[in-house]
Amino acid sequence: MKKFALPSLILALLVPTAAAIAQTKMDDMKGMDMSKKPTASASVVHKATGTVKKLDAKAGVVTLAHAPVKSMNWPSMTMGFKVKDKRLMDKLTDGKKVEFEFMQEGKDYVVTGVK
Ligand SMILES: [Cu+2]
Repeated sequence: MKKFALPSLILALLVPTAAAIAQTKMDDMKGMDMSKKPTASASVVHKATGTVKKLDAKAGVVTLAHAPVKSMNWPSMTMGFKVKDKRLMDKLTDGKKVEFEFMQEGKDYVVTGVK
């Protein structure tokens, strides 16, 4: 009896665990989708200062070493931002210190203004 009881006990333990992990991942993904949708958070404009480290005009991506951004809870770091407006691209030259504004669009951070 005990020989049968042990494997079934392991199965009973493993199966719900795997299901729970799958469930957690799905919930996480749902949570991420949800965070994209509310217009309140999506329309928030964040302001920061930074130095242009790299510019990829073709891809529309700028790498900025930015100062801490309180509204995003970010420490200072170097990261890539998308730049949709080509006129903004012109304001971003290598090594230039800029004041910029950005918005979160899903997983992307998009520069919306450059001073
Ligand atoms: Cu950052």
